[in-house]
Amino acid sequence: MSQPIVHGPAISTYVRSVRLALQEKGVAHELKEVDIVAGAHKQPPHTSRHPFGKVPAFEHDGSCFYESSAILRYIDEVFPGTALMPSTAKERALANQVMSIVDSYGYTPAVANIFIPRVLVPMLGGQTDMEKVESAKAPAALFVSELERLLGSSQFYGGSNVCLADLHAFPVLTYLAATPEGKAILESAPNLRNWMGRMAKRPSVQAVMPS
Ligand SMILES: N[C@@H](CCC(=O)N[C@@H](CS)C(=O)NCC(=O)O)C(=O)O
Repeated sequence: MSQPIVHGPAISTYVRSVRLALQEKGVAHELKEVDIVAGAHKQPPHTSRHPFGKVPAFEHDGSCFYESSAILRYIDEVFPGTALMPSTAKERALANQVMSIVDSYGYTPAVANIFIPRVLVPMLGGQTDMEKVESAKAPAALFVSELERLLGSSQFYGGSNVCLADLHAFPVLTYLAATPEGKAILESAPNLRNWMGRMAKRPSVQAVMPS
């Protein structure tokens, strides 16, 4: 089997989820940086891999596809090593639910509307749109409270083992936690904060998301 290629910037949450899954499986891969600040993701050749102009895109064994949750499930099915989805249908439903929540209700408030304007924009010399940040606080808080409820007292979203849902949620929550608004929201999510501590110690996280 050929070595997979992940196209995208190392700082992207979705690129991180894909690379975390590869690390958890022990699969060596190549990261081909796409300069999203310069807009390279909206131009060829990247749009030939991802017509919607997003990252990541994933290449393996002559195929190229996109959508992180599809890539994550492919990695789990194709590569040997520890299974990254739980064994029962109910547990898998929970994991799939969490992955969908991240995509549908988490990423936009937590990353696009809080982290990016609050941290990335000022780093690049711009000014934070505080109205955008303020209006994202309630949906981000709902996202966090729901993930807190669904985790309950479990170690991971896969029960006692890490699963794809953990790897999909962690990069988004890490960025949210790096903002004052996110820190305040996470105050009322002790299970999630403990889970973040457990996740941060994993060798995969240390390899892909060095602090
Ligand atoms: N549904 C896509 C979302 C990918 C996505 O939103 N990626 C972000 C980076 S984390 C991106 O490409 N942002 C650049 C943009 O929207 O212009 C997936 O699951 O891969």
